[in-house]
Amino acid sequence: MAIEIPEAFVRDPALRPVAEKVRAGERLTDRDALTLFESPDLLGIGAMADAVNRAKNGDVVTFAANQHINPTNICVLRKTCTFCGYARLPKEAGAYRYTMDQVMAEANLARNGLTREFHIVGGLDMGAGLAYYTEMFRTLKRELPHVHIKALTAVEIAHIARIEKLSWTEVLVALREAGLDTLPGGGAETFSAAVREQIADKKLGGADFIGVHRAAHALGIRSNCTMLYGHVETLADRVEHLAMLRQLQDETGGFLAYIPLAYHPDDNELGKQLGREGVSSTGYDDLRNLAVGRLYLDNFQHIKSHWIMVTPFLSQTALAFGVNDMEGTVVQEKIYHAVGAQTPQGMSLEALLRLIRGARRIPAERDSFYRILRRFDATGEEAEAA
Ligand code: V47
Ligand code: SF4
Repeated sequence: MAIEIPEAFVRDPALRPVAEKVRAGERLTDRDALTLFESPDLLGIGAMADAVNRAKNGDVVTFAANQHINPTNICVLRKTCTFCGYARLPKEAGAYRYTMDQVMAEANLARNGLTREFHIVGGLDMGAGLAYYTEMFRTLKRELPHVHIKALTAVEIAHIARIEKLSWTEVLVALREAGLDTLPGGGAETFSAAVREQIADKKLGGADFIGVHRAAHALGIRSNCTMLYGHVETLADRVEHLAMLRQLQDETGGFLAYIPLAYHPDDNELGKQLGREGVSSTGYDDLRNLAVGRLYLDNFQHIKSHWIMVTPFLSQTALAFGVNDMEGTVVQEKIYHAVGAQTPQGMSLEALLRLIRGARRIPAERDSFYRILRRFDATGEEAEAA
């Protein structure tokens, strides 16, 4: 696959050898990824990432009509994940755990709407074990069988396994029987042990996070992956993290998409410690993380931008920096809105289409496995996928 990148687009001499490899379709090394993170030539990096993305995905930009449900914010790691503003201790003000009726009341918003996917994540709640989730998924599948269930991060799977004294695989099998379809990519944070010690001490380590996803992939359960950036990690930590993701993808091919997540510093302990309240990630770094993900993760088809964290306008701009997928029409979002996200709670279909068309791309609704369901051509016409 020849990748066209005009010489003039890459102005930083340090990037030229990397650009040569990209043109030749050669795999980038960890050193190349570091060079990309270090270079000031954002437009050069973006041009490379855009060329690679167009070769892989053409002009189509996908989104899914999904709805977030966060069933519990009670979490045993409340005091040690210092970046999290969402979790509560069981007796703390604001703590909640939904009953099945409350889950259904939220899920029912999907009944007559467009929603085709529930994205379900929450805290590590001692009161929410395997039976809580199997009942939830069975009920959801019974009532709304057309909706895909993307639920529970690797960290939650490991938590359920620990409290139930089961293996990760046993938990995954039981959840799949109850209706689980895929795993979301959260909980990864940054894998480096030094970073975890500072921001997520006691959380499932990087190797085990990869281990849970490996176990899921072995069962045929596909998953996403993420990286939380813009806190205390070094550029080398980012590369180490991406290297672990790329390696598992080489092994299993089970990842659907990579989603870099921008750290939000408001209303969490880490933000106070760093004196960063009100000072979020920068647009430059947001675009760079997406573009480097596209270039280094050569075995990933999809790079997703999460507009809730980086704003809809930046997500739109990211479509020229290697991104081919946008977080969809999220109906309600609690996790980032607990830590200062100023973005809207949800986005209408019209607003999403306008953003994607404004970037001169073709919007297409996809299912949770990235199969195109309908394309929205330039004239505004919808076309069902063949
Ligand atoms: O793992 C928590 C992050 C993640 C903060 O798989 C924070 O399709 C920023 O992973 N600032 C959960 N981020 C959400 C997630 C996700 C989102 C969208 C799509 C998918 C997918 C997955 O939220 C956590 C953590 O990294 N988070 N606190 C914060 N202060
Ligand atoms: Fe709990 Fe997840 Fe928040 Fe950590 S990030 S405190 S595991 S909800």
